[in-house]
Amino acid sequence: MTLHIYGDSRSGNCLKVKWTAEKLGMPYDWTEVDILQGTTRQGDFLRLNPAGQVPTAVLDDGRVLAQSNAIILHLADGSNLIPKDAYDRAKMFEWLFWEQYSHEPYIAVARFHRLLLGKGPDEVEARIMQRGEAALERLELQLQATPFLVKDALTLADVALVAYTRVADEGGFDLGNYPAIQAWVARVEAALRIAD
Ligand SMILES: N[C@@H](CCC(=O)N[C@@H](CS)C(=O)NCC(=O)O)C(=O)O
Repeated sequence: MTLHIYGDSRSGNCLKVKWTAEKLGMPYDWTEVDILQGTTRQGDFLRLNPAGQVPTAVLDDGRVLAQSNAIILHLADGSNLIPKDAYDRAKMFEWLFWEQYSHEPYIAVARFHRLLLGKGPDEVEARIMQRGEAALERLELQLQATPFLVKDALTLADVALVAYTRVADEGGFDLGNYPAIQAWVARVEAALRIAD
C-alpha cells in the first residue's frame, strides 16, 4: 500500500502533510475532501477518523493517523526534518504546540471566515485579529534572529508554521509589516518547492 492522504487543498493543515511527503520523496495518493460539504462529518469518513477532520492519513500498512502535526512527525521520523539534538528537537516541538494553540486558531480561522465563508473584515471577531497579530509578532521576533525557526536548518516547525502564515493576507493580515517573516516564507517555499 501507498500512503493515502484525505485532504482539502485549501487547508494549510492538509498541505503540511503533502509537502512533508514530497520533501521526503514519499509516494502518496490524495483524496480531495471538500470540508464545506460536510463530508468529514458523515458516516464513511467518521468511521475512518471519528474526529471528523482532515487531514487524515492512511499509512502504507493501513493504520490511520489524524492531526496534521502528528502525521508529519510520523512521516518525518528519522529524517533531517527533525533535529537530532534533544534540545533543538524540543524547540521544534515548542513551535508545533504553539502553532496549534496560539497561531492556527487565529491566522487560519480568520482566513476561513474571509476566504471560505466570504465574510467581510468587520465580521471577523476583533480578538481573532489581535491574537493573530500577536502570533505574527512572535514569529517576526524569532526570524529576525535565525533563518529558520530552529536555528539554521529547515525542520517540521517551519513546515507547520509556513502553512497558514504564507496565506495570512487572505485572512486580513498584512505581511508587509513583517519583513523577516516574508523572507522566511520565501526561504521555506523554496526549500519545499511550493509553486503557487
Ligand atoms: N488540529 C487539527 C485541525 C484539523 C482541522 O481543523 N481540519 C479542518 C480543515 S483545516 C476540518 O477538517 N474541518 C472540517 C470539520 O471540522 O468538519 C490538525 O492539525 O489536523
